[in-house]
Amino acid sequence: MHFDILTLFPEMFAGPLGTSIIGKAREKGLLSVDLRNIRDYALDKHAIVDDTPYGGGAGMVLKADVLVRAIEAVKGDEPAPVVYLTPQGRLFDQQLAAELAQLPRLILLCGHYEEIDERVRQKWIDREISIGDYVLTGGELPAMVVIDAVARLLPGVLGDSTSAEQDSFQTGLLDHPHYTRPAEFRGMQVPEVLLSGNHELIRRWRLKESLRRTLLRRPDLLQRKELSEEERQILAELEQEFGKEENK
Ligand code: 4G3
Repeated sequence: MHFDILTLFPEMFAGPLGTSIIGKAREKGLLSVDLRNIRDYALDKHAIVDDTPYGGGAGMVLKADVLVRAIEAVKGDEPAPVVYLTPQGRLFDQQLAAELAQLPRLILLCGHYEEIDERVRQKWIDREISIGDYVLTGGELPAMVVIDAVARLLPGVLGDSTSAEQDSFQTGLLDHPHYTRPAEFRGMQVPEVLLSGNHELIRRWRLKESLRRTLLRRPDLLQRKELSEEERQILAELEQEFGKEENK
Protein backbone atom coordinates (compact mmCIF):
# COMPACT_ATOMS: atom_id res chain seq x y z
CA MET A 1 0.00 0.00 0.00
CA HIS A 2 1.19 3.51 -0.78
CA PHE A 3 0.60 6.60 1.35
CA ASP A 4 1.12 10.12 0.04
CA ILE A 5 1.25 12.74 2.76
CA LEU A 6 0.72 16.43 2.09
CA THR A 7 1.99 18.50 5.01
CA LEU A 8 3.75 21.72 5.95
CA PHE A 9 5.92 19.75 8.40
CA PRO A 10 7.27 16.60 6.69
CA GLU A 11 10.06 16.35 9.27
CA MET A 12 7.49 15.33 11.91
CA PHE A 13 7.00 11.93 10.28
CA ALA A 14 10.53 10.50 10.39
CA GLY A 15 10.36 9.02 13.90
CA PRO A 16 6.99 7.26 13.94
CA LEU A 17 7.16 6.05 10.34
CA GLY A 18 10.84 5.09 10.41
CA THR A 19 10.90 3.10 13.64
CA SER A 20 9.90 -0.35 14.84
CA ILE A 21 7.24 -2.30 12.97
CA ILE A 22 6.30 0.41 10.47
CA GLY A 23 9.97 1.16 9.72
CA LYS A 24 10.65 -2.54 9.17
CA ALA A 25 7.60 -2.92 6.97
CA ARG A 26 8.79 -0.03 4.81
CA GLU A 27 12.25 -1.61 4.50
CA LYS A 28 10.56 -4.82 3.37
CA GLY A 29 8.54 -2.87 0.80
CA LEU A 30 5.20 -3.87 2.36
CA LEU A 31 4.21 -0.23 2.38
CA SER A 32 5.64 2.98 1.01
CA VAL A 33 5.32 6.58 2.14
CA ASP A 34 5.87 9.69 0.08
CA LEU A 35 6.11 13.00 1.94
CA ARG A 36 5.34 16.24 0.11
CA ASN A 37 5.74 19.71 1.51
CA ILE A 38 2.67 21.79 0.70
CA ARG A 39 4.91 24.87 0.73
CA ASP A 40 6.66 23.58 -2.40
CA TYR A 41 3.43 24.32 -4.26
CA ALA A 42 3.29 28.01 -3.33
CA LEU A 43 4.46 29.96 -6.36
CA ASP A 44 5.19 33.41 -4.90
CA LYS A 45 8.69 34.25 -3.76
CA HIS A 46 7.77 34.13 -0.06
CA ALA A 47 6.09 30.73 -0.49
CA ILE A 48 2.92 31.90 1.24
CA VAL A 49 0.49 29.05 1.98
CA ASP A 50 -2.18 30.78 4.08
CA ASP A 51 -4.22 33.96 4.24
CA THR A 52 -6.71 35.72 6.49
CA PRO A 53 -10.33 34.54 6.39
CA TYR A 54 -12.95 36.39 4.35
CA GLY A 55 -15.43 37.91 6.78
CA GLY A 56 -12.71 38.44 9.34
CA GLY A 57 -11.97 36.64 12.55
CA ALA A 58 -9.06 34.84 14.11
CA GLY A 59 -6.91 32.18 12.50
CA MET A 60 -5.62 31.66 9.02
CA VAL A 61 -6.93 29.63 6.09
CA LEU A 62 -4.81 27.44 3.83
CA LYS A 63 -5.04 28.83 0.31
CA ALA A 64 -7.04 26.91 -2.30
CA ASP A 65 -4.58 27.34 -5.17
CA VAL A 66 -1.63 26.01 -3.19
CA LEU A 67 -3.56 23.02 -1.87
CA VAL A 68 -5.02 22.06 -5.24
CA ARG A 69 -1.64 22.32 -6.92
CA ALA A 70 -0.23 19.97 -4.29
CA ILE A 71 -3.15 17.53 -4.56
CA GLU A 72 -3.09 17.43 -8.36
CA ALA A 73 0.67 16.98 -8.44
CA VAL A 74 0.60 14.02 -6.10
CA LYS A 75 -2.46 12.42 -7.68
CA GLY A 76 -0.95 11.67 -11.08
CA ASP A 77 -2.99 9.28 -13.21
CA GLU A 78 -3.65 6.62 -10.59
CA PRO A 79 -6.87 7.45 -8.77
CA ALA A 80 -6.58 7.57 -4.98
CA PRO A 81 -8.93 8.95 -2.34
CA VAL A 82 -7.85 12.19 -0.72
CA VAL A 83 -8.37 12.10 3.05
CA TYR A 84 -8.42 15.28 5.12
CA LEU A 85 -7.63 14.90 8.82
CA THR A 86 -9.96 17.16 10.78
CA PRO A 87 -11.93 17.13 14.04
CA GLN A 88 -15.02 17.45 11.81
CA GLY A 89 -14.40 14.10 10.11
CA ARG A 90 -15.85 10.64 10.66
CA LEU A 91 -14.50 9.11 13.84
CA PHE A 92 -11.67 6.72 13.07
CA ASP A 93 -12.04 3.19 14.42
CA GLN A 94 -10.80 -0.33 13.75
CA GLN A 95 -13.50 -0.96 11.16
CA LEU A 96 -12.50 2.10 9.15
CA ALA A 97 -8.84 1.08 9.46
CA ALA A 98 -9.72 -2.34 8.01
CA GLU A 99 -11.63 -0.71 5.14
CA LEU A 100 -8.74 1.59 4.28
CA ALA A 101 -6.30 -1.34 4.41
CA GLN A 102 -8.09 -2.76 1.34
CA LEU A 103 -7.06 0.22 -0.79
CA PRO A 104 -3.88 0.31 -2.88
CA ARG A 105 -3.21 3.95 -2.13
CA LEU A 106 -4.26 6.83 0.10
CA ILE A 107 -3.50 10.56 -0.05
CA LEU A 108 -3.52 12.21 3.38
CA LEU A 109 -3.87 15.98 3.66
CA CYS A 110 -2.70 17.54 6.92
CA GLY A 111 -3.81 21.05 7.81
CA HIS A 112 -1.79 22.98 10.35
CA TYR A 113 -3.94 26.06 10.58
CA GLU A 114 -7.57 26.27 11.54
CA GLU A 115 -8.96 25.28 8.21
CA ILE A 116 -8.58 24.84 4.48
CA ASP A 117 -10.49 26.92 1.93
CA GLU A 118 -13.96 25.31 1.77
CA ARG A 119 -13.82 25.04 -2.03
CA VAL A 120 -10.96 22.54 -1.73
CA ARG A 121 -13.02 20.49 0.66
CA GLN A 122 -16.02 20.50 -1.69
CA LYS A 123 -14.22 19.38 -4.81
CA TRP A 124 -10.92 17.70 -3.94
CA ILE A 125 -11.47 15.93 -0.61
CA ASP A 126 -13.03 12.46 -0.77
CA ARG A 127 -13.31 11.76 2.91
CA GLU A 128 -12.69 13.47 6.23
CA ILE A 129 -11.42 11.54 9.22
CA SER A 130 -11.08 12.49 12.89
CA ILE A 131 -9.04 10.39 15.31
CA GLY A 132 -11.08 11.60 18.29
CA ASP A 133 -12.99 14.45 19.84
CA TYR A 134 -10.11 16.77 20.60
CA VAL A 135 -8.19 19.44 18.72
CA LEU A 136 -4.49 19.20 17.91
CA THR A 137 -2.15 21.79 16.42
CA GLY A 138 -2.15 19.93 13.12
CA GLY A 139 -3.33 16.91 11.17
CA GLU A 140 0.13 15.32 11.18
CA LEU A 141 -0.29 13.23 14.34
CA PRO A 142 -3.74 12.03 13.16
CA ALA A 143 -2.22 11.08 9.79
CA MET A 144 0.44 9.02 11.56
CA VAL A 145 -2.22 7.36 13.71
CA VAL A 146 -4.21 6.40 10.60
CA ILE A 147 -1.14 5.08 8.79
CA ASP A 148 -0.03 3.05 11.81
CA ALA A 149 -3.47 1.50 12.35
CA VAL A 150 -3.88 0.69 8.64
CA ALA A 151 -0.32 -0.49 8.02
CA ARG A 152 -0.34 -3.10 10.79
CA LEU A 153 -3.31 -4.75 9.06
CA LEU A 154 -1.42 -5.20 5.78
CA PRO A 155 -0.28 -8.75 4.99
CA GLY A 156 3.17 -9.50 6.43
CA VAL A 157 3.51 -6.35 8.55
CA LEU A 158 2.86 -8.06 11.89
CA GLY A 159 4.68 -11.26 12.81
CA ASP A 160 2.83 -14.31 14.11
CA SER A 161 3.50 -13.29 17.71
CA THR A 162 1.51 -10.07 17.26
CA SER A 163 -1.26 -11.22 14.96
CA ALA A 164 -3.91 -8.58 14.23
CA GLU A 165 -6.64 -11.20 14.39
CA GLN A 166 -6.47 -11.37 18.17
CA ASP A 167 -6.84 -7.60 18.60
CA SER A 168 -9.48 -6.50 21.02
CA PHE A 169 -11.38 -4.52 18.45
CA GLN A 170 -11.28 -7.47 16.07
CA THR A 171 -12.91 -9.74 18.63
CA GLY A 172 -15.17 -6.95 19.89
CA LEU A 173 -13.80 -7.40 23.43
CA LEU A 174 -11.05 -5.79 25.46
CA ASP A 175 -7.96 -7.89 26.03
CA HIS A 176 -7.55 -10.11 29.09
CA PRO A 177 -4.75 -9.59 31.66
CA HIS A 178 -1.25 -10.82 30.81
CA TYR A 179 1.58 -12.13 33.00
CA THR A 180 5.12 -13.30 32.51
CA ARG A 181 7.83 -14.64 34.84
CA PRO A 182 8.27 -14.68 37.80
CA ALA A 183 5.22 -16.53 39.13
CA GLU A 184 5.45 -14.43 42.32
CA PHE A 185 6.41 -10.76 42.27
CA ARG A 186 6.52 -8.75 45.53
CA GLY A 187 3.99 -11.09 47.04
CA MET A 188 1.65 -10.96 44.06
CA GLN A 189 0.79 -14.27 42.39
CA VAL A 190 0.07 -15.11 38.79
CA PRO A 191 -3.43 -16.66 38.59
CA GLU A 192 -3.00 -20.38 39.12
CA VAL A 193 -4.98 -21.39 36.05
CA LEU A 194 -2.29 -19.84 33.81
CA LEU A 195 0.31 -22.19 35.32
CA SER A 196 -1.95 -25.25 35.02
CA GLY A 197 -1.10 -26.19 31.44
CA ASN A 198 -4.82 -26.83 30.86
CA HIS A 199 -5.40 -25.00 27.58
CA GLU A 200 -9.17 -25.27 27.68
CA LEU A 201 -9.34 -23.82 31.20
CA ILE A 202 -6.92 -21.07 30.21
CA ARG A 203 -8.96 -20.21 27.12
CA ARG A 204 -12.13 -19.91 29.20
CA TRP A 205 -10.41 -17.86 31.92
CA ARG A 206 -9.10 -15.44 29.32
CA LEU A 207 -12.50 -15.12 27.71
CA LYS A 208 -14.06 -14.46 31.11
CA GLU A 209 -11.50 -11.80 32.00
CA SER A 210 -11.98 -10.18 28.58
CA LEU A 211 -15.70 -10.06 29.18
CA ARG A 212 -15.17 -8.72 32.73
CA ARG A 213 -12.98 -5.88 31.49
CA THR A 214 -15.31 -5.04 28.66
CA LEU A 215 -18.32 -5.06 30.96
CA LEU A 216 -16.60 -2.79 33.48
CA ARG A 217 -14.75 -0.44 31.13
CA ARG A 218 -16.57 -0.45 27.82
CA PRO A 219 -20.14 -1.73 28.21
CA ASP A 220 -20.92 0.06 24.92
CA LEU A 221 -18.79 -2.53 23.09
CA LEU A 222 -20.81 -5.38 24.58
CA GLN A 223 -24.10 -3.86 23.44
CA ARG A 224 -22.89 -3.93 19.84
CA LYS A 225 -21.36 -7.41 19.91
CA GLU A 226 -23.02 -10.67 18.87
CA LEU A 227 -22.47 -12.98 21.81
CA SER A 228 -21.96 -16.74 21.62
CA GLU A 229 -23.76 -19.08 23.99
CA GLU A 230 -20.56 -19.47 26.02
CA GLU A 231 -20.10 -15.70 26.23
CA ARG A 232 -23.67 -15.25 27.45
CA GLN A 233 -23.12 -17.87 30.10
CA ILE A 234 -19.90 -16.27 31.32
CA LEU A 235 -21.57 -12.86 31.39
CA ALA A 236 -24.28 -14.36 33.58
CA GLU A 237 -21.59 -15.63 35.95
CA LEU A 238 -19.98 -12.18 36.06
CA GLU A 239 -23.28 -10.50 36.79
CA GLN A 240 -23.78 -12.92 39.66
CA GLU A 241 -20.30 -12.08 40.92
CA PHE A 242 -21.06 -8.37 40.76
CA GLY A 243 -24.37 -8.99 42.43
CA LYS A 244 -26.35 -7.02 39.92
CA GLU A 245 -28.82 -7.80 37.16
CA GLU A 246 -28.61 -5.16 34.45
CA ASN A 247 -27.07 -5.75 30.97
CA LYS A 248 -29.61 -8.35 29.81
C1 4G3 B 1 -8.81 21.28 10.65
C2 4G3 B 1 -7.43 16.54 13.26
C3 4G3 B 1 -7.58 20.77 11.00
C4 4G3 B 1 -9.52 22.04 11.55
C5 4G3 B 1 -6.75 17.73 13.00
C6 4G3 B 1 -7.78 21.72 13.17
C7 4G3 B 1 -7.43 17.10 15.56
C8 4G3 B 1 -7.78 16.23 14.56
C9 4G3 B 1 -7.04 21.01 12.26
C10 4G3 B 1 -9.03 22.24 12.82
C11 4G3 B 1 -6.45 18.57 14.05
C12 4G3 B 1 -8.52 14.98 14.87
C13 4G3 B 1 -5.74 20.44 12.64
N1 4G3 B 1 -6.78 18.23 15.31
N2 4G3 B 1 -9.26 14.95 15.96
N3 4G3 B 1 -5.82 19.76 13.90
O1 4G3 B 1 -8.41 14.03 14.13
O2 4G3 B 1 -9.76 22.94 13.72
